[in-house]
Amino acid sequence: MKQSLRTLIEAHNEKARGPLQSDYAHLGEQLARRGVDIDAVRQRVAAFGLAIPSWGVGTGGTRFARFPGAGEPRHVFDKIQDCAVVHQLTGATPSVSLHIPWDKCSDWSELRQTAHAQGLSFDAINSNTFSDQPGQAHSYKFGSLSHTDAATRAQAVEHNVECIEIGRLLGSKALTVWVGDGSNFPGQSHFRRAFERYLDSSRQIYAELPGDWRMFLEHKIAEPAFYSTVIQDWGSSFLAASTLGPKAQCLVDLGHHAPNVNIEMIVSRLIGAGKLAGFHFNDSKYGDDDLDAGSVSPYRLFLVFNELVAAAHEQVNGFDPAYMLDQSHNVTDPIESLMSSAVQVQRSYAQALLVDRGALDAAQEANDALAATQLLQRAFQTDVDPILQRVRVDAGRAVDPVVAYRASAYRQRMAQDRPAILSSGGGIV
Ligand code: LRH
Ligand code: MN
Ligand code: MN
Repeated sequence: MKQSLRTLIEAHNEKARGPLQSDYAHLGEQLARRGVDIDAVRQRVAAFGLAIPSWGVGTGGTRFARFPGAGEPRHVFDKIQDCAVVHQLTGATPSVSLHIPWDKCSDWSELRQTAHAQGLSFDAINSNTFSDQPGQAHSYKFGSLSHTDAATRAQAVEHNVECIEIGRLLGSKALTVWVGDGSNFPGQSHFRRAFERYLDSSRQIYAELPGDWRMFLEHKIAEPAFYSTVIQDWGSSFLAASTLGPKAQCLVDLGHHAPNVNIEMIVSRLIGAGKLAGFHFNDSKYGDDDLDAGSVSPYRLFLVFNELVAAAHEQVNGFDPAYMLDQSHNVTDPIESLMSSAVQVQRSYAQALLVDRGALDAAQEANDALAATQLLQRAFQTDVDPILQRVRVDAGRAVDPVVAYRASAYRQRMAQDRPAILSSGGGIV
């Protein structure tokens, strides 16, 4: 950790130490009366970590406009530097999920060393066959892994194999595949054949996975294809993952479902089938909005974690989901959004750990619907901030990451150090 930031965090935490001690003790007493050991919860929260998407440290955008902020990362090394700041201040994000080719660089071993020196490792690596790159032989306009043209499919397979190679160099253990393949008009695509072609291409990628790797299949109901997508929902994802084999699992991005769908139940189904790969956490109001995790529907996030904690409690065989954020920050400083989202995910986890599992089992067995739901609400309505703050302070992280970050003036320094790049059109890219 950079000395200056460490010193700043220490001074920042010093002021909060007294009040935190009494808040933690008070919550500890309340939880003890409910039969919950606060220290046990704290230890489990301290052991929890999630990955930052490398693309999340830059300002996102919509198809209408993008409004970049000052000091944006210019390349993957800048992105790692920003991810390190998020982790230094929160202690909740020890890994980074890269996206290729967005994060391509000329020296992967230097990148790995740079990340390790900052306490960061590499989580799943993401392939990109949803946009064309300069000089690419075949266009993905009409699909990639499921394209009607064999040469285009082969190119998409090859890209995924290259991602595995890069991931190996970085220490990743999973490849996340999301394709934009689909159709915009009824009749445009032969659904069954397109799925078969997707499977055929995916089999070739699967065959290249190292023994200890997993392949995460990410489904999405729409966009960029707005009539149908090849891996539209968890059903198609599950079918594909089951066909491919045990290393293929289904990744749940919270923004990729039909409106009103019961995501926590999908999560539970995938856990039961041994097919839950992990998550892309974000929140949404209308579609794949990529809003900050828990900003709109914190109860839904809690209910997802309720399923995860239940699975861990019941020691479900092979249960080992990967936790990642996947957000687009349009109006905030991405570092601030990532920090508060990571804390929000931790909060949902901590709240889910408070659920009285024995009492919930009993209420379910007795068909006592009201008691069951109240047990969940009671956990969700508990202010677990003192636990989260203690976890951070114990690990030398900031009691309030956003306040400490603003005091550090990191963004202002980056605005000096990282001059905006002018695009050929004179705009800023
Ligand atoms: C697609 C998606 C997928 C991509 C990322 C940039 O909407 O969620 O995970 O890789 O966004
Ligand atoms: Mn995603
Ligand atoms: Mn998405």
